[in-house]
Parts: sequence; C-alpha cells; structure tokens
Amino acid sequence: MRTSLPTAAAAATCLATASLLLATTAHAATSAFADEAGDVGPGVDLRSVKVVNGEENLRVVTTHRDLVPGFRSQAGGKVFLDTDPEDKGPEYVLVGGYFEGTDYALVAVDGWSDQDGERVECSYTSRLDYDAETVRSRFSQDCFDRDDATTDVRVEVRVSGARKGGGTAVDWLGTPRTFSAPVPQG
Ligand SMILES: [Ca+2]
Ligand SMILES: [Ca+2]
Ligand SMILES: [Ca+2]
Repeated sequence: MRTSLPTAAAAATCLATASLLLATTAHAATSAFADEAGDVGPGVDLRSVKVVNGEENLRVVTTHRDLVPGFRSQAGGKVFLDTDPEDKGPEYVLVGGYFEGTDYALVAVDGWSDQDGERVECSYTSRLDYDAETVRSRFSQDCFDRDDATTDVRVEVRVSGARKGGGTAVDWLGTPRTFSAPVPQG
C-alpha cells in the first residue's frame, strides 16, 4: 500500500533518501545498460537501465522516451531480477504501471511468467518521474532469499504500452529474455 505523507515529512524523506543514495553509491557496484532508441514508438521506449547493487539496497533506474502520466499510454514494465544463476530464468520480478494511479508489486517467480508468482513482503519502492522520464526502484537486499554464495544480480527489463492505431508495443532490454552482465555487490 502507498501512503501519502504530509509535505514536510515527504520532503524530509526525500532528503534522507538523497543522502542515503549518495552514501550508498560511493561503495556500490554500478552498471548501466543501454537499449536502442526508437525500436518501439514513444510512450515506453526503453533507453537505459542502471543497476546499483549496494550492501543494503539494490536500485534499478530505467530511463524511457516520452514517459507520460496519462492512462492512454497503458504503459507498464517488468524488471526481472536474477539472483541465482544456477536456476534458469529470473527469481523475482517487479511488475508496475507507468501512468498515474498505477501500482507495483515485487513477485517471486520461477521463470519468465509472473502468473503464479507470490508477492514478496519486504521493503521496496518504485517511483515514477515524468520530467526525468525515469522509473526508480529500490529493494532492500533482505527482499531476496539467497542460499547461494553469490550476491551478483543480473537484470532483464520488458516494457509495454498502447501502440498508435491499436495493439501493444513491447520493448525488451536487448535480446528478449536475456540477462545483462552480472552486477557484483559493492
Ligand atoms: Ca528501446
Ligand atoms: Ca535464475
Ligand atoms: Ca529494446
């Protein structure tokens, strides 16, 4: 559930988050992955994915072309996270809408489908910024159940939205259902 904070509290939270981000970024391993521009029409077109695998938090920032608040975009995305390279496919996916009034959920999955996934109860947020055209997501590292030794994370992103003239436009980061290079925890 999203809660609305009073403005002062929200501002304080923003400040705290900003300094926490700076502090975390200094130590965390950061990787950026670019996606082709214009491989789908404006509205969702994925441009880049930044991953910061910190000690406390994993952050994923996706940048888009023409991210808009209007519902007509029907835009949304899935950020797939691979925390166990031994097990084929992703272990988690963040599913979220990209227009105003939409929600998001972190789901534990076994493979690329989120149909039978279970929502994970842990600390995570995902924020839409229409001016910066970004979706910024943060997950506490406690969200991820790792019995393996590795703390690397690999990502894949799929965004979709309404295509002008009907149908759905889909844009994957690189080759569909292929993970990025591993981002080690730093
Ligand atoms: Ca693209
Ligand atoms: Ca896996
Ligand atoms: Ca693409």
